[in-house]
Amino acid sequence: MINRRQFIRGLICTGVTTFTYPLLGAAQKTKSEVASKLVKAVGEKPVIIATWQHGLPASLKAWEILQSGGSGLDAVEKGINVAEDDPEVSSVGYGGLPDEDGIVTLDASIIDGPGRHYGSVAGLEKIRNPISVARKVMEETDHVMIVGDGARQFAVRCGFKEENLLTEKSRQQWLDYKKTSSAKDFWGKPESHDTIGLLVLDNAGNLFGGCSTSGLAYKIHGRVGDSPIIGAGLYVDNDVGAASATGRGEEVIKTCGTFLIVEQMRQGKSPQQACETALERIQRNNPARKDFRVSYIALNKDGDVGAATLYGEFQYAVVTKTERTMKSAKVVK
Ligand code: SD4
Repeated sequence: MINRRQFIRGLICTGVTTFTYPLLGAAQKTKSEVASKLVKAVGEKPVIIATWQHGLPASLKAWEILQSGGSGLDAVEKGINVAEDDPEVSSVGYGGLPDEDGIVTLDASIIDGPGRHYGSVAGLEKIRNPISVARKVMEETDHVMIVGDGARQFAVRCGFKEENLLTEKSRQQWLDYKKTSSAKDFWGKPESHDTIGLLVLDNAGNLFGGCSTSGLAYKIHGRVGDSPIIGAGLYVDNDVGAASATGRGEEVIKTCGTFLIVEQMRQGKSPQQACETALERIQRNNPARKDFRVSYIALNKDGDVGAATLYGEFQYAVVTKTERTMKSAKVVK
């Protein structure tokens, strides 16, 4: 059943629109100004895109890293660290909403396109920067994924500091949820889960990506979403393109969402068409269900970007030489 808020969002967001992020202080642009910028952005490098409002400060940090000579991987990691460190971002890192037992568990993955290296962690507790731990998995082991307490122990061995990730604000929200939820609710019902996915095309035309989340709020302890699963929440193929996901991870996993997007781009689809195709696959799996949201971003080797969303609005950040903006993704009906 679609609720009132989702219904209103659906009415507001019926196509691709673009707006300037107010904190940047730039004047509002008209749609035609934005469209001409988009055309100019094609072929431009570097290009950084990221999910949600918190994707903009993260992308700006990534931009700064590239400008100061840092690598595409540094840009991904340090950009995502901005969202992980921000206690006001309640879906990522420190201050993320906990599982049903009140425990904050974090998932993340990272991909080095040119190196064809992959790393991820899932169900990580007490470490605020899972993307950095995922990078250590990628660079310092011959494994791809480490989970649960093993991931925490690995992080501690790598020198990461353990801390309590549950802020007072998140704890209060969890207590309120416990008061109002009933046995009839399915787990993780609130759609308050805004993963950061961040994709980089660097000056040399190489692709990198990362994804970090506290996952579905109030999930069953031990539940793992799409974000740390290579080909679900994140995929990069340096020959073709990159994609990342946010939203109901179960649906993304079932359709190998970001792998599907990259493969669609390999077949010649634009990033926009590829995102829409992947969402249509989810629709096909759920003909009678519209009570969740899934959103994708994608970037190809030419610097073209795409984004689409199913059953709810979605904004993403784009940072290039000529743009530093938030955009609203096309809603797939
Ligand atoms: C998950 N996909 O754990 C994540 C949650 C999320 O935007 O994306 N939130 O299912």
